[in-house]
Amino acid sequence: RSSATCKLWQPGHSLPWDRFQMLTIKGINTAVGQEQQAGVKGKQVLEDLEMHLARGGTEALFQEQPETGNPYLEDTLLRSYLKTHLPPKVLEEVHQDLERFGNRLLTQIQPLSWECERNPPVFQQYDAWGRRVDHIHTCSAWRRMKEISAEEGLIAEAYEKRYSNWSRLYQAVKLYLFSSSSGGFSCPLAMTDGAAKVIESLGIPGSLKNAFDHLTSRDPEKFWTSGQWMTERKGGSDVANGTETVARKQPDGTYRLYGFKWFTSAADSDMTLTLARIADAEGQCTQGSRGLSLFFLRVRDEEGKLNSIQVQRLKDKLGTRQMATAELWLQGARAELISAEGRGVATISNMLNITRIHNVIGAVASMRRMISLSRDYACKRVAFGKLLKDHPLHMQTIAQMEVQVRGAFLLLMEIARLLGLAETNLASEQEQLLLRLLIPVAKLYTGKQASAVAVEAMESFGGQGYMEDTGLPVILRDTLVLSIWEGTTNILSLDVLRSLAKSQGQVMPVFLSTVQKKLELASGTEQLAPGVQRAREAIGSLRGFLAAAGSEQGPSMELAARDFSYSLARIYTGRALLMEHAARPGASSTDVCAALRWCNQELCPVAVESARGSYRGGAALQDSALVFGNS
Ligand code: UCC
Repeated sequence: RSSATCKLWQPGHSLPWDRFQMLTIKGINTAVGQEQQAGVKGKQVLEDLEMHLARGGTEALFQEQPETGNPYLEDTLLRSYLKTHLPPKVLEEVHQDLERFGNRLLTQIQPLSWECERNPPVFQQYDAWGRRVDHIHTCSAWRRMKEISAEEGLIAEAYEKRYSNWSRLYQAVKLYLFSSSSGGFSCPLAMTDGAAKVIESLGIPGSLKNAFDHLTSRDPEKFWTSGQWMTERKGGSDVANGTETVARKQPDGTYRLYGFKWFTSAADSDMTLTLARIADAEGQCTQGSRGLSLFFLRVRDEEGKLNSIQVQRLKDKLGTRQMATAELWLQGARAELISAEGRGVATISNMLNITRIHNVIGAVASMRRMISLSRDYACKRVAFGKLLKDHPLHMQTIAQMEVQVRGAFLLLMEIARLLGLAETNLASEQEQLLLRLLIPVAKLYTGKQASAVAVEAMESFGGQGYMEDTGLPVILRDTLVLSIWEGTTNILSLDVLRSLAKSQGQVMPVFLSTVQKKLELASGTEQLAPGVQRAREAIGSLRGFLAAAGSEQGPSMELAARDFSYSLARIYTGRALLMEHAARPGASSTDVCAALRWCNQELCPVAVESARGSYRGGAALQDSALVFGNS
């Protein structure tokens, strides 16, 4: 353990603990009151106890709070992954930087994160003299996060490609370490990365070169963040039919946008990408997906004046409160068309895929943080006469979460690895197909995992986990959004089907053969034999399901989409990744144990449910009857 440690609440912010302590003593006094009737002797003992507590009250905390150390040094799986996969020269440089960054997270960034939580953005609609200003005030810690993001190259790293195909993975690792300490700043970074990716995929046209340079800058003075304004009142998921914003062409070739954006995350961003329908000379627009085009716009001008945009209000959210999510009226905002006309969704999907990877990063980071805190608490908290860590049932619960986060972490690394290959033209066609498939699979699966783990881990602190001033509820709230934004679980499940259709059936053979190849490695390791066997059975079941789905009377793929996606996630993670990691030279017994435990869960739920008839037409009618209570 490094000497520096990270407390949930930082020194200097003693208020919550003072309050907690007073409540505790008060609680004991109540008990004293009841016991006084028990007799004089008992009364004497309790008075002594009370005196003792009163004396010691301001010196000792009643419970020790959980702490974590340097998140990089403490993360043995991360370090063993990097050691296994990175070329030695890259590893050497990256290791030094990550160790330094881990210390910076502890000493400097984590305290800022709490500042962001305590000082959420404030919306000022009018100035003192009644002028409409629509100013979103952010705290200094939030603005400092932006500077730190630039200094650390959290976006730049992926675009400079200093380490060729490993740059993306290295960036993902830094973002993973940053995420839980970012005070919500991971969100604008996700969109910034996505915007840079869109511009890069368009070949960095001259008109967007300046924006690209700002987005990928390491200079805090120059660094920009981007928004991603996709959601309108009628369409959070159904963007194609729900987008009402209209774009009118101007004589100079630019456009003016008119419409209402219902959710705009991090509305303090410098620029944004957004969708709109181009109106023809008669003011008519093409409806549906083919009517949508993609636009770039600056949110404010050099003086900070909004670009013909009005802020209606800030959203009152369950979590991610550190960040300004706004409703915005576009009232002729000047914008530049950056996609081909009618290719807006296809063009912004480059952004979606990046932000969905960031979502995976956030999910894995959240799980890791919760488990690290639970683990530390288990070493400090005594219950029933011994530390929590000495209660086997408690440790079983944490171990189950650990297996989940390990699998999710390896899935994240796999995606970052494949993306790095694709971005340096080193990915085969098969690897590109696999990447397209795995992004929605990982997003939907890890979003659900993280929510479940956050709830379970919270319980491991007992009632303390439920206390606002421990900071744990913040983590829970911020985690719950991960299965909602960037596409809900069902929408992502349908995207998995989209990727199958787009590949014209090629991606499943690629998936299966990749898993098969990785498994061959594991077959040589004797301890992994039971897991290999279970994984083989799961693959057989998946093949069986795919064959049935291809037949005329087969199951409905739409009904099966979620279970199908879960099956892909579990099989790929367990069979391909955990097994592969456990079969590498130098693998630990913990690696083997994690792989075997992962494979103990149902790896192919879609086959099980299909056998039960859950995806037949009649099942949909039954579902409906159950929901609406029809007899
Ligand atoms: O903005 C938001 C919050 C921001 C916060 C970010 C924080 C992130 C992480 C932080 C970490 C801590 S939330 C807004 C999110 N909104 C969504 O995710 C939208 C959800 N809905 C969908 O994804 C839908 O499936 C749509 C919008 C993509 C469906 O649109 P369409 O137009 O009905 O779909 P089509 O017709 O199937 O696809 C149009 C084209 C096709 O290409 P072509 O025409 O060449 O065949 C598709 O293949 O787009 C292509 N396409 C894709 N390509 C669609 N999706 C993808 C994809 N994912 N990858 C590649």
